[in-house]
Amino acid sequence: MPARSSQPDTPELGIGMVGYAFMGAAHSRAWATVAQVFDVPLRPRMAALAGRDGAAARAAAHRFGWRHAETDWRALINRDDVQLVDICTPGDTHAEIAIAALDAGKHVLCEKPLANTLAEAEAMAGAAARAARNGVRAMVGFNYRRVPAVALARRLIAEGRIGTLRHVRASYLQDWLADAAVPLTWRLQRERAGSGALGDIGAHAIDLAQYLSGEPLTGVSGLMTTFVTERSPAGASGGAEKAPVTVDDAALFTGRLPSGAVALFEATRFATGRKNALTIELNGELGSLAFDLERLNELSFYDRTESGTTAGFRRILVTEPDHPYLEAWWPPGHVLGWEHTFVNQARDLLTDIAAGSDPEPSFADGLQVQRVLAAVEHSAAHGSAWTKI
Ligand code: SOE
Repeated sequence: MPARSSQPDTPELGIGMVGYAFMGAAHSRAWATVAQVFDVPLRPRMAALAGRDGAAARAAAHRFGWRHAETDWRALINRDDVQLVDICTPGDTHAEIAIAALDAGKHVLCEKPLANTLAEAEAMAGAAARAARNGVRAMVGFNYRRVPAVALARRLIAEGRIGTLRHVRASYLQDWLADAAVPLTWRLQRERAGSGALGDIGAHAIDLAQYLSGEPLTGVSGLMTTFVTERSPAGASGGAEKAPVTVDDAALFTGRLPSGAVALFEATRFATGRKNALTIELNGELGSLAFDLERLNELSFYDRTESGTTAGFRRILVTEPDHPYLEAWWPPGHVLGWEHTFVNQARDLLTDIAAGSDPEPSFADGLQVQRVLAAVEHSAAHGSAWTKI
């Protein structure tokens, strides 16, 4: 049984969610279960979901447990029973929805990457800063910060356990585009997704590198490529004309951190056999930490202060009650999965809203990731030229 759960008199916070596909499903489950797991100071009330197709939105609302369905996100924002707007749509709509919601005094959780362009991300961070003065909070959904092993790595680094940082090595590999017959969807269109592998999955690697090191990247040199330059539109019949893929299929880049540490990144959706392989390793003067999403309940730690005779990478099973988030989950060894990161994320956001503190990752953090994305694109377009951030 969970260690604690919310109390009957816990006040409610009305949630309105825009979008109901992959991310909408994951967020819905988090809102539905967070108060069962954690003793949250606000109990989410799944007020309404918005989607353009009325019948599909109603079906999704019924399936995921939302009380109402709207076909216009503006109507969702204006509802009196919605105090927080959760944005789970493609990147081209993030800025408009988030700024409208914040200006209307609604808290916002926005999926990553924050925006499709630097200008949009700047406007969103500005809107979040204005809203914060009135107690309105904004968070960007870099959910991998909420893997207990990643949060533990952050804690160990902050405690100085790996000492002065030398290298960060982060890669995010998927293979769902390796087949040239996979159709063209929004994730392959620049005007809808902003960029390809870089923004979709590279953004997670960048956020983790900056979060774990506690340092912003100061410059990058990048290389990007598109292997399959045209594909058949989704739903088209066999003879339909192909349309161009306007985003990157793979992005590789190096970077520097203010401390003098160097970083190496790889993001691709063509790594045949790699389904959702996010790895990050940090090497410091006193030790190293390594995380692999495919073994997300584990953290590898090498402690150079131990005797060289027996030192070696140690596998920490991150399921103990004194590990981040775990006190409220299951007994030691009863492992968590990918979807629980969204529950932990919802817990943190509700806690910050109730406490009147700014959640992390903030829109300013999302903007910093966006600056890195823009710099990598700029560098790649200019022969991998070193590009300052
Ligand atoms: C698709 O590539 C995707 O769902 C990303 O958009 C997510 O952010 C990542 O967690 C998994 O892959």
